[in-house]
Amino acid sequence: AADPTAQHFDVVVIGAGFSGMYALHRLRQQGRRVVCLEAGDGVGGTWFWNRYPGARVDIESMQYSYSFDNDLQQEWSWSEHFSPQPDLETYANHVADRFELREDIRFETRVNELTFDEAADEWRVGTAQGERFVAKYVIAATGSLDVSNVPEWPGLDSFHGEAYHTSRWPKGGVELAGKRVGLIGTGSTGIQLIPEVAAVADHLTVFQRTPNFSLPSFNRELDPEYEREWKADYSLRRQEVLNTHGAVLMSNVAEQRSIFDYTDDEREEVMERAWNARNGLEFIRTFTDTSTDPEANEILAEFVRNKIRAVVDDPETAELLCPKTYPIGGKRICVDSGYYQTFNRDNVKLVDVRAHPIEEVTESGIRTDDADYELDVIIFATGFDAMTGSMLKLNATGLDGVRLADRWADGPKTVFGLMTADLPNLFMVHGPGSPSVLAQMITTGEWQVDWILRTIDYLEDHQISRFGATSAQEDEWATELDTVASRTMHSKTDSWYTGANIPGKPRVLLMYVGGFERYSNWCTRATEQEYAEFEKKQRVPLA
Ligand code: NA7
Repeated sequence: AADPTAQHFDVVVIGAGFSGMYALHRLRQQGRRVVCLEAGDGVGGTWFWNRYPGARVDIESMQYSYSFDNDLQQEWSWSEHFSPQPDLETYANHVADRFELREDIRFETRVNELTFDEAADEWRVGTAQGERFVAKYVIAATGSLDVSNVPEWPGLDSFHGEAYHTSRWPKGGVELAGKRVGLIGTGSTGIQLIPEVAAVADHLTVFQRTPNFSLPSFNRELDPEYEREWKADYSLRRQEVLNTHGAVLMSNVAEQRSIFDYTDDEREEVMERAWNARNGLEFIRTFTDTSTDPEANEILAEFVRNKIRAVVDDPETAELLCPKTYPIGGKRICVDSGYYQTFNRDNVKLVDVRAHPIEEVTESGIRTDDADYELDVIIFATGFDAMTGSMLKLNATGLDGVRLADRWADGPKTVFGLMTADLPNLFMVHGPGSPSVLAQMITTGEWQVDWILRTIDYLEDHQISRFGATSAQEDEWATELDTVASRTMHSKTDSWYTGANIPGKPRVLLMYVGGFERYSNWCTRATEQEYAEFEKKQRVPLA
């Protein structure tokens, strides 16, 4: 039945992160009635929530930014080569103000119910605050890393000190001076935060289960000459970006050759040069075969381990910090500023919770199976229910009352990570099955939003009231996902890429690893074929 209190729109956008803001902006330009619902009280999404000290993007600032408005990209100036969280949040706020987005964003509004009304071909959207919205289309720009993971250790609530997950870091910061701090997790987040905590806390205990490969970021002030170069050529470079694997332009670290084309000495020299090229993540792409051939991979991995051993004074700690159980690049490579050096400080201790698991949180700290650690503050850098978590939290119900949670019980099924069967007229940005975090997310987010908006234009032009993906398409996309995954090491390594970090989560590689260029070709082909394989229902003309 019609809900008289519901507010009606053409499109509801969920999330005011970078993709959601862009979708809102474009839809308004097109004259569509649109509202953006955002759980937080500010814009920026990932860069709004992850405000822990040391949070920083590992794609260079000149690339990790919006491309849609030339005045914006020419006038904006970044201060650092790799932007820290405060700069990215400031930028998000600037964009919101500049394009007057705030008037159509409802803050502190968390969507907790999405139901497709088959009679009207519309979505009914409910929020935790009790508001109701109705719209023909929903764009879920809900983020790939939004739902925090805090393992369910016994005694969690009994701890008398302060406890924080890194993605819900308080706005005013946390006073760590003079405190005994325990930090669990050594992924990208932990690796960024650990040096910052060690510098102020009285004592820091790092609880590590699996070490990660981390490369030095060589972060620096943005070189004005480099900025000028980029700005002189911005439009062209932004185009070129889309024709690359990771939607980033690389400098010239890549050798384009096999690691076995070199003698031991030569390859050591090449790796050393790549390491010092100050390009963070690019190091991993030095040779053509290290991400596919285990033997080639091991040579690169051992080079990085030797870098760790050279920095860390205590040999036992150094060995604990060396990843040995999975290939380099199988999981997300981390990028750091002084991470390994931190373990030479007197006030830092590394604890191996693989050997001695955490058993419980007590009133006064953390208990492992062999020791008690007295703590004033516990920091959970324990990651996210990635890729699917934020979609599932929407409690979506589609055709025939089918629940998304049931459809995805054995893993997400999507077409291009943009749509999922039985949930017509609902689009995802950076959804599972898209390249997501494996490509530069702002530019590829813009690209996906453009695809969605072009699709909506088509549907409106053709009087289509209901538009959806089919199971057959999902199967076809699953085959493509498998084809490209089988060539990489991601699917064979336990990480949040495969859901392995969340107990009980189905194990599937959650993102498309075939590269952005190949990905976008698939999506573009669907558009060119006028969405031939999608299900379309024509609006019934009024008599
Ligand atoms: P990650 O990369 O998922 O890292 C989480 C860390 O927390 C990782 O070291 C985990 O160890 C550790 N963890 C998780 N659960 C436990 C339990 N139960 N016991 C001990 N240790 C645990 O999340 P991040 O926030 O660092 O990074 C997420 C992404 O954000 C990153 O990849 C970038 O794309 C940006 P494990 O490895 O599972 O043994």
